[in-house]
Amino acid sequence: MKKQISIIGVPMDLGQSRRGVDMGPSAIRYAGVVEKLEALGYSVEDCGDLSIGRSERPTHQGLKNLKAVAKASDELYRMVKREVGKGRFPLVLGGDHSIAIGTLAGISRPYKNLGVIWYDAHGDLNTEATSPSGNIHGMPLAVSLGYGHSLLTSIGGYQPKVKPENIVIIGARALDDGERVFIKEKGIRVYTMHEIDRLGMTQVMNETIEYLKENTDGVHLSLDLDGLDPDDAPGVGTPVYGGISYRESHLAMEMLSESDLVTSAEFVEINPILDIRNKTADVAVELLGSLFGERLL
Ligand code: B3U
Ligand code: MN
Ligand code: MN
Repeated sequence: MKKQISIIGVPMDLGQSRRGVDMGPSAIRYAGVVEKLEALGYSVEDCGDLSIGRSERPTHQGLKNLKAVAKASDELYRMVKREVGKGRFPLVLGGDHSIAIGTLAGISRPYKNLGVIWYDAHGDLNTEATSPSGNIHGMPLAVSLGYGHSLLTSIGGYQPKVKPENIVIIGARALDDGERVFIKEKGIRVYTMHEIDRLGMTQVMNETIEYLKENTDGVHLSLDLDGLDPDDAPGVGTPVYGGISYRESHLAMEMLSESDLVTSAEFVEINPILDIRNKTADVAVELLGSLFGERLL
């Protein structure tokens, strides 16, 4: 793992319909992310928060806040690209998951085959044609594959940002009909909760690491806190029961750390208003510790 980390906060809540997720970056900072990473020996620069404009919340062609999300994605793209250009590890703190559009635009260009681990209860593979909600946070992985509104797919001036064969989704348990069809059509590798229960997290991560090691030249971890079970991560806008446990998640992060594959990361969807005493932000910081090399012994 690179020794220099740039933290970029994105207080974005326009990709979904519940207020509060814009406070995610503050909650993660309050939980001690900078101190944790510095204690592990990293040099951390906190670049502060992107400024997210307020939207009137108009809907364009079935997409809520399309223009405001596109504008923020473009700014995030530029900021991430700038930090990557300095040779630093970009750690992006959300905000709702729509921010992955800008993050991936900012990191993907130098890679031939950027791998993506999408740790999430959801597939985030909707387009305006399949979305049940019009919420852009349910679309960023489709957008990054080049599917969706051109205002979003064109961020960064190139597409796609990622190829279907370089994606691994882990923790899925709430997929929409259109997403299921898309996954099968594109052959995207998905470990649903069924496979996690059946194989165990050790095998899921061994297979994921093996697969990405062979096929990719960098790996972005996009971790949606709702991938975890709501008992362990209650502060999220769209909780889904039967999720990945706290312990399994630590194991996953530790195995990723040992693999030394991860070249960028984002932690998203923490909603402090819905949280219990900042528990979900605390969990995020603990998981970041494991991802960046913290060990029990
Ligand atoms: N798939 C649904 C729900 C959803 C997606 N991502 C989250 N919720 N967090 C949708 O609206 O696209
Ligand atoms: Mn998500
Ligand atoms: Mn989710």
